[in-house]
Amino acid sequence: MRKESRRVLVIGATGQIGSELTPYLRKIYGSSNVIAGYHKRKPSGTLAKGPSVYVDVCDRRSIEEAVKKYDIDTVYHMAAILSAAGEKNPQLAWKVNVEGLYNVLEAAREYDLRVFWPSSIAVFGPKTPKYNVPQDTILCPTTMYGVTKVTGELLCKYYIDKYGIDVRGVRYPGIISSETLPGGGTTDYAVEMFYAAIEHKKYVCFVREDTVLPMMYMPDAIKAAIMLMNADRSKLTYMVGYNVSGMSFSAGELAAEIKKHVPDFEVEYKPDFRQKIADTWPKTIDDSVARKEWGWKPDWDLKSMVKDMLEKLKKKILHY
Ligand code: NAD
Ligand code: AKB
Repeated sequence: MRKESRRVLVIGATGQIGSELTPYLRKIYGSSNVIAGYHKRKPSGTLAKGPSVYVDVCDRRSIEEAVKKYDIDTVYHMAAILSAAGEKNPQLAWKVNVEGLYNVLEAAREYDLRVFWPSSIAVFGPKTPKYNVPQDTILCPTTMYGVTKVTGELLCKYYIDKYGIDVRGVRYPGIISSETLPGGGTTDYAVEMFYAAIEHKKYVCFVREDTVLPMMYMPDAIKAAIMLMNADRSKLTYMVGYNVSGMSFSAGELAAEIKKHVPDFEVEYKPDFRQKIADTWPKTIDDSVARKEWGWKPDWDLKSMVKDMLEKLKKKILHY
């Protein structure tokens, strides 16, 4: 029988989500039981307080060495090249996102690991319905990132069916957070806008004012991962690629909500290549399957998220 999960490796631990997920997991399992797997950027600050190890997902040996060295039983695989960065280097996006996932799944097969692997709303494309996208729908993305996420969902399902591996995951919307800046996505403007409001009172936004996308605040993103990993497997019919919804708003609505706290904040809209990507993604998500199968429910909305983000960033940037 599998021992209770207690030795965790977070791959991509210094990224936007990993940098907050890792400390959270350390609170649950104990600092020495959660290993921060880093690639180019080494852990710093609170992340550096626990154990860390170099992992390149494109090199299967480095995954296996970390798993063996720290007697790992659960992997949170957060390493990826996101949508905008992926359009600049599609070959790298395929290598890291697909070959990297394949290596993690092979290690999971070999060492009986449980895996959390996030997909994204980027699996959807121009032919997907724009509103209340159901769990089962058309997955025809036009970005390499989206292609790798659809491939990843299928690959995970194959390993679940063929080898019985316990891989679980959600389709995250754009994640908003205050600890680490996002790493090359299309939804990055929603985070950048906060920093700009505090630092310069002016932001040049790379999508149009009326661009509506699904978003989620980091505490809900972490909650979704933990809830799904703790869910009763017998109740999970999908295992990976669960739609999860947080909130949806336009860039203009976000700016207006920030302006309530920072009255002299101004935004100029200058769409670039990321507008085309945003236009292919849906505006709202139907997450009723996640709610039914593992009790998913977000805690944060636009108003509460904006207030909390500004408080956290003021402390971080202005030190009060
Ligand atoms: P991020 O870009 O901030 O971090 C990714 C991490 O992967 C970085 O620390 C990077 O160093 C690491 N990495 C890159 N290449 C690597 C390699 N070859 N080996 C090991 N590590 C490597 O990404 P994130 O925002 O933290 O996203 C984490 C996961 O969640 C990804 O799978 C992403 O697709 C997914 N996701 C994120 C969002 C979001 O808005 N942040 C939304 C949907 C899905
Ligand atoms: C991106 O914009 O690429 C990510 C995502 C939605 O997957 N934030």
